Amino acid sequence: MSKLTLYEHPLSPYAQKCKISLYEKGVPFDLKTPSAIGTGQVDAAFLAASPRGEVPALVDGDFAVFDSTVILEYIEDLHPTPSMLPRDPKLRAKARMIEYAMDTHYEPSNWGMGELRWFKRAEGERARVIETRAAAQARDFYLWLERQLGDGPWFCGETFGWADLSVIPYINGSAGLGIGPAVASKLGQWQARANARPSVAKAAQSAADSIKGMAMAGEAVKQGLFKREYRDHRLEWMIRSGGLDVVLEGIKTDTIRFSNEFR
Ligand SMILES: N[C@@H](CCC(=O)N[C@@H](CS)C(=O)NCC(=O)O)C(=O)O
Repeated sequence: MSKLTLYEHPLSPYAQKCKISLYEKGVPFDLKTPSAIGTGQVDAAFLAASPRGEVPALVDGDFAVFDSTVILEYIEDLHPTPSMLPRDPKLRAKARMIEYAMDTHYEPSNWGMGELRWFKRAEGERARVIETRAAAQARDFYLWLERQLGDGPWFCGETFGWADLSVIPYINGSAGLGIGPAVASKLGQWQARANARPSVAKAAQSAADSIKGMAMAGEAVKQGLFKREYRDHRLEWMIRSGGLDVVLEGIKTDTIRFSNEFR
């Protein structure tokens, strides 16, 4: 069996999900950050593994797979123990549903906050409107998450697993942006429990270390060095959360792009 390589960026919550699963299972793997990830100018070797030009992608010898959900499934198939998925069909479906909701519905508000904070897409009152919307969405979403958590220590019962590793990177991201759950809330307590796990702590530490490099991101956009991907749910989120101007301005200044065509 060849050693796995995970293409990542430490700040990518999608990549963090995969790292946490690999750490939990004790699987050795190499990490690689594709050169120029996020700029729209990624290298050909990475594109061959990930035609959308997105991290994570997992390389296993001459086989490559992209998309964090598909990668998690592949890791689970390769290394079934300890399993990240519960046994009960309903709980398995619940874990996957929570993952889906985090990846598609929740993630864009963190991403959008990053577009404002780091990439300086809007400032002053225009930024405040979008940020207020993101904070309110997060507050409402936490009510849904707390219902999913119920009274258990973890989302699917007594064991940390798939749903937990799919939620924690996003909640830590939100906390860093100032819209995380209250520390004393049920979700805040779950967050502390999750962060106490070495697998989560390791992924979170790399994210925290790499955030320092974001200080110059706004300048890089202005200089045309960064052409940001406004894809799928992220694009829809920006429009529905008050940022239609941000999208139009990004098109006009040629500082945003949409999903890659496959080649
Ligand atoms: N559906 C994908 C989403 C991955 C994704 O959007 N990754 C972002 C980083 S968080 C990325 O690599 N974007 C490429 C870019 O910004 O150029 C997954 O679950 O892996």
